Amino acid sequence: MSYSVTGAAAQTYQVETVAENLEVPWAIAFAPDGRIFVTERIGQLRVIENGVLNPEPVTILDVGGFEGGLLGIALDPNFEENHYIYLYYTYNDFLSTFNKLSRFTESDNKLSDEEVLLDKIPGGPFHDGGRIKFGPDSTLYITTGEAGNPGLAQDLDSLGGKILRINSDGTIPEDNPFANSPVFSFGHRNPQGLDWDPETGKLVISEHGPSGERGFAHDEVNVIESGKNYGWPDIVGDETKDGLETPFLHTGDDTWAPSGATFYNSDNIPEWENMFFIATLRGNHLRMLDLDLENNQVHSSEALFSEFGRLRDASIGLDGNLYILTSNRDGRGSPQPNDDRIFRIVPMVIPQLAYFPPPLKQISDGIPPENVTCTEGLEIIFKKSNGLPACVKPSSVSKLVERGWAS
Ligand SMILES: [Ca+2]
Repeated sequence: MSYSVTGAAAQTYQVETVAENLEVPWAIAFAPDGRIFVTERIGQLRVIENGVLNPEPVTILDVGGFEGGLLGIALDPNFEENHYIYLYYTYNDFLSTFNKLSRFTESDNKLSDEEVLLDKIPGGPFHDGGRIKFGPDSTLYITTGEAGNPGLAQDLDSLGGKILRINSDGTIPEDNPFANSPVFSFGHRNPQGLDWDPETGKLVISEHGPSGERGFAHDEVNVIESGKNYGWPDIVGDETKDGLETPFLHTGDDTWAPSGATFYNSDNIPEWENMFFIATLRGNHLRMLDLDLENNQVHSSEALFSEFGRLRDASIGLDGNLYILTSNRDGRGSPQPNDDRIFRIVPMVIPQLAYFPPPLKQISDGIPPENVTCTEGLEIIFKKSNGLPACVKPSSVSKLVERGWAS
């Protein structure tokens, strides 16, 4: 056997196509029974069953807003029992545009019994937010945009420009920071990605930076704490002001246009464990960040998958694999044949040893596994079942040991 080890990442995964010919897919959700639900911004909910995209939409909603439409989706934590699906969508009401969050009941790939949990969320042609996700605490978090009206982000009586938090039945959790309000944090412009760090449990979001009204670029990653003010439109980039949070990370003069985001809460590709991935639109890539939330540091920042055009969402499936959604038919991209598409990034299967280039090279040089050494900063562990070595970050060791590895 021979291996060309040019870089760790290039050798460790392969890309599979999950679905194609979609119309601006926006968000994806995974059912315990293996079905995959995906929203299309034009108002359709689609389902992939047994690996096949069902041509019949699960539902078609009457949506409005230019860059709004059918946006976020979440399945109830008890989906197996109640079949609740939550959708966030933009709609027109006479001359106004709003967003709402509704809960539907799914049966045989159809939705019924719409129950509106949040309504009249400020909407517009742009900045409609729209990502929804259940947190580790089983409450539902919702990102909303300021709908082109920056002042709303600072108005605690408005649902625009916020991270909202509600119970799954639409009631307000007792420990929300503002009495009788779904507002969890404020001062946001147009956040569209959120997830929880598997190591610290902290909520991390991605957020579009300004496009003229307060300069340009300066997209943000923020670590969200209950009740805090993240500054829009009063501060941008490194600016500071009493009582306002400067971002954990901003992109300076670069524009990523960050949308969906996820932590790699999986060991399918060991060197990606706990990395924070952000789908970028204008950036045309998947951003991989190694965040150290405890020490307030970014250890690395890398652009992956720049060959697929605009990316709208990144999410980890129940199979532990990373899924990414293209957004080339949204009016701002250059569609490739069969766009838009959903890709699944899976570990390279053949040869299996290629997951772990540094020790592998040594094995192929005739050094026995017990004598391999890792590059600086990595620690060697062995898979108990077959004794194969892997070089991993020290922070991942204890988790991998729980999953059948030995240090
Ligand atoms: Ca901010």
